[in-house]
Amino acid sequence: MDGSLGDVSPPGRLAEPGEGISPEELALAARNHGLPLEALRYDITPPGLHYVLVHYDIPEIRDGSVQLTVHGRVRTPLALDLAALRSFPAVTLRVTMECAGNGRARLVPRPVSQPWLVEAVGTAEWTGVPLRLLLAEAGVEPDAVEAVFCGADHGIERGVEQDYRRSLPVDVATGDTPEVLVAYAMNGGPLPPQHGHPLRLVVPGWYGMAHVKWLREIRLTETPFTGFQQTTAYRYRQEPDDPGEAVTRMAPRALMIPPGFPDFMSRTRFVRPGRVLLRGRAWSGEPPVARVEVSTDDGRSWYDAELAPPDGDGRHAWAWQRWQAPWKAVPGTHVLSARATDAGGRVQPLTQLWNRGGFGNNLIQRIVVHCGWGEPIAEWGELRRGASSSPAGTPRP
Ligand SMILES: Nc1nc2c(c(=O)[nH]1)N[C@H]1C(S)=C(S)[C@@H](COP(=O)(O)O)O[C@H]1N2
Ligand SMILES: [Mo]
Repeated sequence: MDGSLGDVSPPGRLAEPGEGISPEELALAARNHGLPLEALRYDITPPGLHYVLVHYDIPEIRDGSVQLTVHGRVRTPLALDLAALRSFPAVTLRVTMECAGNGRARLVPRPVSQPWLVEAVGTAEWTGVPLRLLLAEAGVEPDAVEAVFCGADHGIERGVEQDYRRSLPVDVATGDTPEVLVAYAMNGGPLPPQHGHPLRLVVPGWYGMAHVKWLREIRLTETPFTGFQQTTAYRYRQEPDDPGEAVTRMAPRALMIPPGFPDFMSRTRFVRPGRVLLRGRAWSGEPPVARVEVSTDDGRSWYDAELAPPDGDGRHAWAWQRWQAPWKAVPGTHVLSARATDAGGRVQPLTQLWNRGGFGNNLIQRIVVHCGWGEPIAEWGELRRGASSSPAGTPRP
């Protein structure tokens, strides 16, 4: 290779005005899929429908060889296999997780990266050991300031070769609000390969990047971690050389299940005139969500949706909440939106909050629907009309 690593692994950039999604972004989008929005109907996202984000490759891990090490600024370094981890008390938490880059593809200018629209979210029940119990067993030294989590995946990003690593402040790692888990089960079964098999970190309320998958090592450090995923990526910055603010908890967001039915190619929606129940979910990294409003006129006016409290008598405080709102669809073209406000009064913006990485963007969703589009041309109608004059045995759908 003549050029430097920087030629094949260049710095982050913004798309030129009018520049379309590139084949490289398409390749990322085909690997890292979102939640089909109709799956917002399920409390717990069914297998395979939870969004996936993998920076490099899903690593190959032989089950027998799994060992999680806890070391650095601890009194007693630990090396734990799955049986040892299972001997600690197990906790199950229902957690809504969202990628910090959700919404990025609609930003102007568009940061060139995984081009999420709004669908980088899912909810799962994670079972594992509370991290604070593992750290208590190891005995964190008083001079430790952070816990650094290392995944078994390896790659290059903007010229830097690395294992995927992220850190948490020691008070978050040893705290119980949220309860951070070293999870070995997802929805009652072993973690699937794409979600971190056999072990991952789960940090309820935080954007996805904190939930380190294929977790193999936890190191307590006496200085803050300055690795790529901590200080280069995942910062809110306007200029490339800003130090920026760390991306941490999820901003509030409501999503609507697109009503009616879609056109295959454009995904434009059609609804029949009459009563339509608009439904969806809302979440925040500082739960609960206190209010969801709906607009059916492109954000000009808003009305309150009926919002369910967190499920399970508060047991599912870190999971999305259901909402619904009635709508009377009349012929015409409509733009539907929902917006969430959390208990702290944070509300989704009507205009984009821009930063270079396209992080934490919780601009309201817009769904264009057509109602009363004239003569129905449904093929089933055609078949039915033809059926009366055709011989018996005409296939019916
Ligand atoms: N080891 C490792 N952990 C990782 C990642 C990764 O690429 N490698 N991606 C992170 C990001 S950016 C997100 S959004 C979540 C996605 O988790 P999921 O694929 O289980 O939905 O995992 C996080 N943990
Ligand atoms: Mo992410």
